Amino acid sequence: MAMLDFERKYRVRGGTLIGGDLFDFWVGPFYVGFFGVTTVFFAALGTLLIVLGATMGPFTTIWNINIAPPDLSYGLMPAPMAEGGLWQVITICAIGAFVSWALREVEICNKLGIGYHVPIAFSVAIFAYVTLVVIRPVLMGAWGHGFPYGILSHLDWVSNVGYQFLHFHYNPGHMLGITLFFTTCLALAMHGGLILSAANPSKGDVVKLPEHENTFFRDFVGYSIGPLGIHRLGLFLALNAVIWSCVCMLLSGPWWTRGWPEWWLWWPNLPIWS
Ligand code: 07D
Ligand code: 07D
Repeated sequence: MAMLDFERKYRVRGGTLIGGDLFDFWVGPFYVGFFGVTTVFFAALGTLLIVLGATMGPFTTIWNINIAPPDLSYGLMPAPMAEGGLWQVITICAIGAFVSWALREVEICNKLGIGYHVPIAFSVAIFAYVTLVVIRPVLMGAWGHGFPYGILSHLDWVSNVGYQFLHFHYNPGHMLGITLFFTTCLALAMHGGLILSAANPSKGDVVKLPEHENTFFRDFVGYSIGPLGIHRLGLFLALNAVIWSCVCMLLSGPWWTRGWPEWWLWWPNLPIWS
């Protein structure tokens, strides 16, 4: 079925989580929905506040915009606007926009009658953000532990927090996260390459079928995970990469406060070596 015919067929009322038929319509190719409206509201307000924050400081270029969280002395209290309150409101807007975006995805899945895999995947990214700006700061007792909103300043935060633990590469959760990110890239490169090699032949050549794809991997490594399996594996790798990154940050500070190389002393101290 041509895409436009399909869109006409599926663009029917229903599947909304809230508000009934109120915003159940499309604007051009975009589904609106209640959560489309809340996304636009939070994203617009958040962006406006970032612009306001940028004009409050010595603005030079977009790279230098920096909206910092409150000083650690404010603990978990609300801070005055110019001293981190802006960061707190922008954080609320960001969470509002991200969660609205995920719920809009859920409504579209409902309309199409498909699974919730995409909103679940996006929720894991939201969980990572919430880990860094809500869960970890709450566990450590101050909003000041969140990262600042700025293209370069958030990189400074990553570097500073890393060196607070002497050598962040020794964090075992970070190791797992990195390994999973690398493996995700490997899997996507091999999957993308394999599909193109079979389904996009040079001019005059015939398109090959999944049998060819499976046979390539059976010949190569003795096993093919199959067309469904590779997507399950991809989702599993990508979600785990982020989940283990969250674990690595929830360990750093709320639980382990010394240098990460020191944590590994349990290894040479194992009784088996004596
Ligand atoms: C390609 C999908 C499109 C998304 C894009 C991002 C904005 C921000 C903000 C004007 C893959 C759009 C950016 C809307 C504008 C203002 C104030 C996704 C794709 C193109 N980072 N980070 C970047 C964010 C964190 C780190 C780039 C966001 C953590 C490092 C971009 C968040 C840590 C490096 C950016 C976030 C961290 C970057 C490219 C939120 C650990 C880089 C991002 C909400 C995770 C790279 C100058 C990209 C860079 C980079 C955005 C969080 C580390 C500006 C929105 C605190 C080490 N980050 N980041 O392509 O070049 O993502 O930085 O959590 O080297 Mg970051
Ligand atoms: C938080 C982003 C969420 C995004 C959302 C969506 C929009 C819309 C709109 C485009 C989590 C936003 C959407 C704004 C855009 C339009 C229209 C993703 C988030 C909700 N590290 N490290 C990681 C590596 C070092 C440090 C993770 C590598 C050093 C700290 C990953 C190296 C030190 C933190 C990772 C390396 C250090 C991390 C990030 C190499 C510094 C974190 C991925 C090769 C001296 C962060 C949960 C992630 C983390 C993190 C990789 C080096 C410190 C595993 C490969 C040694 C402090 N590092 N790192 O989690 O775990 O994304 O966050 O050297 O906080 Mg690291």
